[in-house]
Amino acid sequence: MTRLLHSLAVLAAAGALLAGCGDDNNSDDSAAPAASDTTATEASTGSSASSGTASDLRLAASEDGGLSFDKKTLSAKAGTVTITMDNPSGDQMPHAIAIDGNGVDKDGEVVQPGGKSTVSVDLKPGKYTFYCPVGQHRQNGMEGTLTVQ
Ligand SMILES: [Cu+2]
Repeated sequence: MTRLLHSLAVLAAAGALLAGCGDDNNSDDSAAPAASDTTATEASTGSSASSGTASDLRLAASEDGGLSFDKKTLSAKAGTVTITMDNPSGDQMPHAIAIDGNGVDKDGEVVQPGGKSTVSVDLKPGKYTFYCPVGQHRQNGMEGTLTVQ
């Protein structure tokens, strides 16, 4: 039983590697094993998406009123990156989602508890910061790192 599961895992990993190599573009350097956990689901459908890739990411604000998101890191492929942030109805503050870095600084709309804020922007590979632009929320911890490959 354990051996069977292990074999399946090895096969799945090999498949992901093959799919990555077939994607013969300039992102060879970033096709490291570290990326496989977040891109595994995209690898099966991304073979023809070498240009105009769209990444849809989601996260949520803390429901207990704390100034934090439920994720500190996000990753996406270069292209159109969309982040949708849920402001839970149990929260008590307005929030928004924004992306900052490498000359990009774009804010989504500010939404009350129960709403969703969306920001969408074309990104090149690099490190960006996602954050909440409301008041001092960013300085108080509502930020994280978005890695684009
Ligand atoms: Cu906020």
